[in-house]
Amino acid sequence: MHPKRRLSSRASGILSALNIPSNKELSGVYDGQWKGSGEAIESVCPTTGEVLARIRTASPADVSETLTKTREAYFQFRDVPAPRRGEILRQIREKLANKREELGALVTLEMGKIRSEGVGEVQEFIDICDYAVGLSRMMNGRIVASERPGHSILEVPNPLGVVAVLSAFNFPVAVYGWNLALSLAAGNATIWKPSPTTPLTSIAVTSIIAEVLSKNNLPGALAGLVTGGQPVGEVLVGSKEVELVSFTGSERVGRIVGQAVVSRFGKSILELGGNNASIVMPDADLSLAVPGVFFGAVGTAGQRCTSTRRLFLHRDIAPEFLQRLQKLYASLKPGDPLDDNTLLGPLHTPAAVNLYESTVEYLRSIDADILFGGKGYEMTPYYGGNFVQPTIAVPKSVEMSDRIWSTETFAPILNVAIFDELEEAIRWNNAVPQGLSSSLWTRDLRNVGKWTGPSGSDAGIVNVNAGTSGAEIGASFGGNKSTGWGRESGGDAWKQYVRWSACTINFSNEAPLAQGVNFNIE
Ligand code: UN1
Repeated sequence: MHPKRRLSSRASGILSALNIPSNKELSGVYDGQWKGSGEAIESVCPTTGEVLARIRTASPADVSETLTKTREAYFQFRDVPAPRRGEILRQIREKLANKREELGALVTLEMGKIRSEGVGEVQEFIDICDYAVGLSRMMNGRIVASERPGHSILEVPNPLGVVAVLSAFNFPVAVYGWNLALSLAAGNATIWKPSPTTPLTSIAVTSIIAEVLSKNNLPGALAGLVTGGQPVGEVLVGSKEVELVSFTGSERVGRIVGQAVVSRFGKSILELGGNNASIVMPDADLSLAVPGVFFGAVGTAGQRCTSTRRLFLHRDIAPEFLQRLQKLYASLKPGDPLDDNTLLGPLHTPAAVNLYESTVEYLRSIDADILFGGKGYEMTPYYGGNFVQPTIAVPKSVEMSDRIWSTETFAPILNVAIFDELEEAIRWNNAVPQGLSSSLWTRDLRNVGKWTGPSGSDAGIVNVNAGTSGAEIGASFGGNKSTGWGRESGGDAWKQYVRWSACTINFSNEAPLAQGVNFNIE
């Protein structure tokens, strides 16, 4: 047992509002029952360094057991009519909405993002539940005209099976929400492996869903939870009992996950690195563009997949833009992300601080101009917090294959380059391996056409006068190229969570073959 410790009142209030006990080890596995026999991990607050809780994670045997329960739950749930499944989602939505502030605060406590973003992320889960409730009456197939008389061809969506969701630390609620909502509407069972550094949030979310399932006499394993690290992920990714793996994380791990899933002919949705650019034209409204880029680069302390990492400024407006942007950066004060006035919280882990520091060091080694930041803060609100200064740098080279431009650093570092023609900036936008999000700031319709057309941005998200981050749930979310081509959330994303069948039905008294083929014995 670990020694008794007293939790700060800052943390204990948030945990108790969600009925999370702070005086004992928590079970990090749920399959209808709370359990866990794997390693113990600690949830550490990024703001203060305090240990928030100790959690017993899943052993490989726990994962297998949970998978068995999850499959049984799927067998039961697939026969529940879709609108009835929507009703379950409506109830989950209600429960989440009732706990919106409390859950948002927990995200802030455990992940470190500021409170309005923590709450916003819970809102994103609520929104996708609304969407999936509607979807539960609209997951339509099609009737295709047959070339044969007295025949109909139907394209039919049916439930798929078990969906494993492997989510990242930076959106510990919303990304699971996108997947769970579509997966349940489609009639599947879900098993969730959250990031090992945000176990408390996953336990709180799972408890809320479990209550709804139990009230409706449905098995808890419909929304199973297996906390833990790589060994847990490996079992899920390798298991034939998992039809679809939805993975959010780095390109490095995504490559391993994608290959493992395809080698057993499973389905995957990959949401990997972003290396997103904003382009600012001389005709842009700078009163929108400057704060837009500021939020894109500094919001969530630069820890969104969609964060703005590259900024391409037209030569005519570059000096003014940078001056105004630096003014905003200078006004930032690091603070407790729970405090409503704070815009800049800590990075999630000390490892992220190291990554930030080594990238800044590299920028110095290549003689980049560091216009702002480049170090930690001398005065931070808490001694144990992972605070760093958001950084603006102008590398000498604009060769996009150079490491500084072509790799995603998950920290608030914005690299700037100056261009003369939009075509050049679009070429830079597209010249990196990743293709998640992109944004153009302009008032000229001709630029908009170029940007969104065949020779425009090759990213999955192509915005105009809106930053790279902060997408709504209604459109499908995801990126191209090394971002993995996955799509989640709205749009047609639901179509990946079902198995499609083409059903030819002959209701005539003849049995003609298609394409006029003759196969008669005469
Ligand atoms: C992520 O960073 O993994 O568009 C998801 C956004 C959010 C989701 C980001 N709605 O920034």
